Amino acid sequence: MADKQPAEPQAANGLLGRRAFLGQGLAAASLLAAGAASAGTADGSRAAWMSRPGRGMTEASPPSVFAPELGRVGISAAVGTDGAGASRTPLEHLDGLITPSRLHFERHHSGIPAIDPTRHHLLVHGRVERPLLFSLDALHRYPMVSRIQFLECSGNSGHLIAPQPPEGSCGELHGLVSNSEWGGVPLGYLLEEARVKPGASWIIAGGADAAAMARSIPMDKILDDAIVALYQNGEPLRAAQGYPMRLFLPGWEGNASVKWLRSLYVADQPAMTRDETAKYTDVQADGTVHQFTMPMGVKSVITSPSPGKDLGRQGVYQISGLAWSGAGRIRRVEVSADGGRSWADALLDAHALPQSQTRFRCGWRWQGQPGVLVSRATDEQGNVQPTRTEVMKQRAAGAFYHYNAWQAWAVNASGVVRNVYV
Ligand SMILES: Nc1nc2c(c(=O)[nH]1)N[C@H]1C(S)=C(S)[C@@H](COP(=O)(O)O)O[C@H]1N2
Ligand SMILES: [Mo]
Repeated sequence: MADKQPAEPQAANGLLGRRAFLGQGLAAASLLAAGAASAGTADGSRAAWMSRPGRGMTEASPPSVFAPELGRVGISAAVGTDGAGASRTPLEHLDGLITPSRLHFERHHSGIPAIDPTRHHLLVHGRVERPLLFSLDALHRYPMVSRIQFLECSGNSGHLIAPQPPEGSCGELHGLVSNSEWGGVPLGYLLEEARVKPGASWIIAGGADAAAMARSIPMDKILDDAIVALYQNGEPLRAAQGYPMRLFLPGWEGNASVKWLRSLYVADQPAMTRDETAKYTDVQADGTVHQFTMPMGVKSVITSPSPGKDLGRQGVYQISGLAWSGAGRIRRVEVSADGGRSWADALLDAHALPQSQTRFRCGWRWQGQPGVLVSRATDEQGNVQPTRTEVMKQRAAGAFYHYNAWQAWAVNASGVVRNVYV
């Protein structure tokens, strides 16, 4: 491929290739007025914040008074409850690759339990020689690992199966995914200590919430990279994310990462719990049902511009977005400004991490022309993010889990952005 790179720009409708974007003067700054450089303000007056000392220190860090705290979006709960539902990460307001813990999406089947860690234990039992109870203190004595990885609900983006493109911000439509540094104990250590008996091939993980959510996980995954997570972005787990401990299964559907983890039952078959029979199964177009469809597909979304983040003045814009795949690292992200007819390679921030979101960027010269912005991710296994048509033709009507199709944002001549299907 390298010897056949087309001359840039390689895509139509104003999209800039990597080199063109980096070498571009964006002309977004204002001209310097005389005297402004020393005063620090545009008009040369002395700013109030340079005339007296700033405020004192505090234990927790508040945001700037000029940049109010961001909040989660799309909070929705089942009728008659305030805790059975979901909240979403405001993707359009964030950059980089770490989701602040405060803004990690939530999905709870029966609210957030307040668990006293001195009274909570993790039970490892079933087909083991030595059933064991682990306190939080005990878990802290085991070797830990920490990795930056995404967590995505398999219901994320499910509204996009609707025949007409739903309205909503990027976070409202796609915010059931977040990316954190997860720290904890590899499950293999705990199982080794419990001495798993021959023939054990599944583990049934159970949570300590009122929903008693439970999922069956194949032993291969448990021994490969599963952890009992105790830390999230360097601090103990937030209550909503499973304090004091949760299962974390990199790259797999969020539902299987059981929060408030209380038991691991070692078995020779899956338990066929409610969450792997009545729910979290995928009905195909031919009527067959796929079960235990755990890895999340390759996916990307442009977070800016996006609905509510409209364009203003004409000029060169930075298109920014996130890409991720349950199968490993993101290898490539392409961006189109003409609905997927022509593509330019986006720049990836730093080195893509496995099962982590990756930030991509691309330049777009917008001179008032309408456009349809789309991104398409490819992972290191060669999986390419599918079109909506491809995704929809495989599934039965109403099947909404594991939707990972291209997301297209139309930009009209006034710079207003809205969700469209291509
Ligand atoms: N015990 C328990 N674990 C759970 C859930 C739950 O309701 N109870 N929700 C699951 C679902 S559907 C998802 S998508 C993830 C969400 O994790 P988060 O709330 O930390 O984002 O947790 C999973 N683990
Ligand atoms: Mo979920």
